[in-house]
Amino acid sequence: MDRIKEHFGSKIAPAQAEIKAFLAEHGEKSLGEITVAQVYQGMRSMTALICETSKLDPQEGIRFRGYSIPELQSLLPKYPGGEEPLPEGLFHLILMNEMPDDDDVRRLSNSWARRAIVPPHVFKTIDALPMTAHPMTQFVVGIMALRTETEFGKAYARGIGKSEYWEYTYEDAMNLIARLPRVAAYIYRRAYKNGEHIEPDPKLDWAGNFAHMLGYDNEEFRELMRLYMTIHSDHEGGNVSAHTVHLVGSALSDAYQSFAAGMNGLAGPLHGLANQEVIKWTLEMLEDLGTQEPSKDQIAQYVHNTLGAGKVVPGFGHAVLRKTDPRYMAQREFAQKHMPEDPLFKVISNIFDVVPGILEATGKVKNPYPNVDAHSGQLLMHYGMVEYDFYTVLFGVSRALGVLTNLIWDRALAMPLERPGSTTTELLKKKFNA
Ligand code: HAX
Repeated sequence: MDRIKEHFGSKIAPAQAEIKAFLAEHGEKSLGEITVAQVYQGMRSMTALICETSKLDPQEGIRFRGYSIPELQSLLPKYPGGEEPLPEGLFHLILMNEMPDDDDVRRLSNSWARRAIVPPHVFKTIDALPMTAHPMTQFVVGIMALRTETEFGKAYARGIGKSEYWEYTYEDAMNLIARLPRVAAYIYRRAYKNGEHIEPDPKLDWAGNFAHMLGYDNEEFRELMRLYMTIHSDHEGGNVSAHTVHLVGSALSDAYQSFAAGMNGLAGPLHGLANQEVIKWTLEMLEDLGTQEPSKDQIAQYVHNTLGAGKVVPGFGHAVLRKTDPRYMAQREFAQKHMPEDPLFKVISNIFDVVPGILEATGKVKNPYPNVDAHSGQLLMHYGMVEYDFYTVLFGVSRALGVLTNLIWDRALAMPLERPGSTTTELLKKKFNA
C-alpha cells in the first residue's frame, strides 16, 4: 500500500468510532424544523448532509478544514520560488485533516504524475465528437471513456466486502485527479490550438503541469493555476456539483460515474458555467457600448437592461453567501498584484462597484455581491486564454479535489444510499387544512 493511502487508512477507524459514539448519544436530537417553503424552494438553509472537508459561512465565506483562504495562502506549501498555495497541499489538508509539509506535497505530486497515463481510446472517444461540442460535454464524455479504468467497478464485480470499498474508491479518485488535467488540456488544444498537443512534464507540480499542457508556460500563469485549482476545489456539501457526486456515489456508482454526473451539474449556467457567462456578458457589454472603458453610468444602464430583459447578472448572487465571496477577493488580489493596469480588470472592478447597489435595489436578490465566477475569466483573458467556453472545464478539474475527497470519505464511513422523502401539494394541503 502506498504511503499516502496507508496514512489515510489510519484515519478511518477513529473517525468511524467518533461518529458511532456521537450518534449513540445524540442521534435522536433535532437539527431544526423543515418548513413548507424550504421544500418548494430548493431546500435552502436545510442542513441535511455531512461534508467534513469544508464549511461555508454566509458572512465569512468558505473555510477548508477550519482554514480561511488567506490562512491557506500563508500556510500551505508553495512551489519553489512561488507564492501561491499548491493544490496538492489543499488535497492533503482536506483528505487527512492535517496541514501538509513540503514532503507530503511532493509525494502527492509524484503520485499523480505516476498515475497520469490516459489510455488512447479516451482521446479517440473525444475526437469522435464534433468540434462544436461544448468543452464541458467533451470533458464529461472523456471522463466516462476513462471509466474503463475503474478499480472499484472491477473489484465490486469480483465481490469485495464493504470494508474494502474505500481502498478501490481511493485508487479511482487518485487516478482520476491525476488524469483530468491531461484530458482537459487535450480538449483545449483540440478545440482551439489545431490539435497541437503538448506532452506532460512530470517534473512539474500538478497545476504547473496542467498550465504547461494547456500551452501557457510562463511562471505567472502557473501561479494562477495553483491558486485557481486551490480555491475552486470545495464549497461544502450542498452545492449542485458536490451534492450530485455524493448522491450518485451513494448508489455505489464509482468515482468516474459520480464525478461525470457532478460535472453535468457544474455545466449549468446558475453554477459553474457562470464563469464563462461573466466574460461573455462583459464582452457583449463592451461591444454594445462601443468602448473598452465604459463609465460606471454606462455599466449601470447595461445592468438595468439585462435585468429588464428578465436575465440574471452572471457572477453575482449566491444561494448561501451573503457577502462578497473570499474566492473573488483572492482573485482580485492576484489581479492587483500582477496586472493592476489591465483594462479588463478595470472594467471588472467597476462592475464590482456598480452591480451590488442595483441588485439590492430590486428588493429580491438575497446576496447582491460577486461570487467566485465574477473574476476568474478576467485573469485568464489577461494571459491570452480567451476561449471562454473552456473556463468551466478548469473549474471542473479543480472541483475534483473536493468532491472526490468526499467520495473517499463516504466509502470509508460506509455512508448509506441517499434517499430523502418527497410529498405532493395535495398531501401538504391536507396536512395543513389548506
Ligand atoms: N441577477 C439577477 N437576478 C438575480 C441574481 C442575479 N445575479 N441573483 C438572484 N437573482 C434573483 C433570482 O433569480 C430570484 O428571482 P425570482 O424570484 O424572480 O426567481 C431572486 O433574485 C431571489 O434569488 P436568491 O434567493 O437571491 O438567489 P438563489 O439562491 O435562488 O440563487 C443564484 C442563487 C446563484 C442561482 C443566483 O444568485 C444567480 O442566478 N446568480 C447569477 C448566476 C451565477 O453567478 N451563478 C454562480 C453562483 C456561484 C456558483 O455556484 N459558482 O459556480
